[in-house]
Amino acid sequence: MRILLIHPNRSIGPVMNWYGEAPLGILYLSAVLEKAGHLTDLIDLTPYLINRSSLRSFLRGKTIPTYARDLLERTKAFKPDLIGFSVVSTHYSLSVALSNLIKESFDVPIIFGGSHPTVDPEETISEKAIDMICIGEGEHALLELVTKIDEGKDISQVKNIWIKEGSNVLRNPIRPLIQDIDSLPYPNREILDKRYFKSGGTSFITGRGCPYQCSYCVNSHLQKLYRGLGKFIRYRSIQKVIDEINYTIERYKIRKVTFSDETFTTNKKRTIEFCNAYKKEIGLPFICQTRCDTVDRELVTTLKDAGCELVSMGIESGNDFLREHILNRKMPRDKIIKAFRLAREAGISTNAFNMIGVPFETERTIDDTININRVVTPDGINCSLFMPFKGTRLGELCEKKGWIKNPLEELPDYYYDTVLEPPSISRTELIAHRSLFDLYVHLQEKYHPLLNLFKFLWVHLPSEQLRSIYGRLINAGLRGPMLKLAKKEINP
Ligand code: B12
Ligand code: SF4
Repeated sequence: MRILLIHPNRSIGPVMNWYGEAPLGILYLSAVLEKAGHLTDLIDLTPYLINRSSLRSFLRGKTIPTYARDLLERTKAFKPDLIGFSVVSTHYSLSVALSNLIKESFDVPIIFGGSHPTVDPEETISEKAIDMICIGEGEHALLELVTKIDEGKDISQVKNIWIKEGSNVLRNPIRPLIQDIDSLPYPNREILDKRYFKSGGTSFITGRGCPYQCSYCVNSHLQKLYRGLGKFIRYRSIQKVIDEINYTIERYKIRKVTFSDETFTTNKKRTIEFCNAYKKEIGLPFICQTRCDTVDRELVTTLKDAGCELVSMGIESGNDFLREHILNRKMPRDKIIKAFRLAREAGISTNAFNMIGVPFETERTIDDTININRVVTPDGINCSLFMPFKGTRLGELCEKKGWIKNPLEELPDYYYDTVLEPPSISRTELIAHRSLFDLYVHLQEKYHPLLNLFKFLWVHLPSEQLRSIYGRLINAGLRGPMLKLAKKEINP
């Protein structure tokens, strides 16, 4: 069979260039299908860098943008028997709009898989253009579905798959998690846009699942979904990962590696064994992400020794109450500070993930987050606006309280805007805070009154349009010189 996979991405163009981080879920699906003799192709919208206004006009039916026209052209040329969209919540509306467009011209079944259908299956399957959805892990489910379609067999009982049958929906149960993830073939990077390799690197996963239960993350939903269906945390054998990296070096000439595991160092013993093997057999520089509370001196020294250049760690909120009780990240402040210090002392650059706009956030709690970043002084600062995803405890709270006010489909992504209007702080204040966040962290306190003035003006401008122009001016004109000034102050 011919299966066309679609990555309707609209938010991470620059990330693609920096890290070469690939949509591995799709590549695993492709590998499994091709191994069984099917043909796959990928349409990846990442290179189009879809902007907000083009998206808005497409969603309102006013225009058919280039990426949608190209998608129709490529669908026509590939002649798929099945189309699969891989969908995260922020790209759901775009995916639905594209599916509607496809259905106007082609009589081909469409299946949605990925995080969004997994956390919100009922809404997804209710869309007219969507014939099937896949909940959770997709390799075995999609292969079984495709094989059965191919052989003309009954597809009504494929586990993980929900199927429309007239006005009825067949809701099949979930199959156990794949326990031996070594049994999966390497992700099929052949279908990736060649631009993914421009950065000189690509991404790998050494295990699946995360043991923590942060209240804003899809993981806690997955843990519940899979209760009783096998071990949730699964690791690949070290040798298998090393073999895959070696194969990828040979095939794509990569010179650096990104590990996309959610928490790369959860299991210290295994991480150390892995790093030792990696150093001996690969030796390329790599980056990874993890939790501060898994880090100690021995671990960071081993990471550095193996070639780790950058580790990203979540601070998320600098306010102890928000972090520990609202975000459910039971991690004392001193552990966070220590983890960043240890990484720096080991010679590894650090990147901090922060999130503002969580329920009960106020100006004061944002100050706490700025302040902890000023203490930690990470090399890179990443600040996003909290997004209340379905299936998460915080998402449910926001929905129940009626705080979700703005349409999700019009968000560029969760860096620049939020769907929330919590009573404790306004959306405009959050957007202004996010934009000025790194300046507050990097600039000396004597400049903070100036930043306060920028923020005050931002919040008090009379219209959304003026605020948006002002925001762009600050980002384009001011950020560069201010950051230069900050560097000069630190390094005169
Ligand atoms: C690595 C990663 C990234 C990487 C790579 C992204 C990618 N597309 O793979 C980067 C950094 C680029 C990234 C970016 C973003 N990410 Co991200 N990311 C992850 C992370 C940590 C791991 C993903 C992964 O590779 N898992 C392993 C593979 C094997 O699993 P998988 O991708 O889920 O795919 C399996 C199934 O979902 C299913 N499946 C997937 N697609 C399809 C399609 C079909 C047809 C079928 C049948 C099945 C199927 O089968 C696959 C194989 O088993 C997850 C956390 C998590 N727990 O998933 C977050 C996560 C997916 N990301 C998330 C978000 C929000 C984003 C961004 C929107 C962030 C932003 N503001 O830019 C972007 C969107 C990018 C995009 N369009 O995918 C959220 C999604 C939440 C939600 N409710 O939708 C997650 C769940 C984290 C969270 N906050 O909870 N991300
Ligand atoms: S540690 Fe990261 S991946 Fe794990 S539950 Fe928390 S936010 Fe999700």
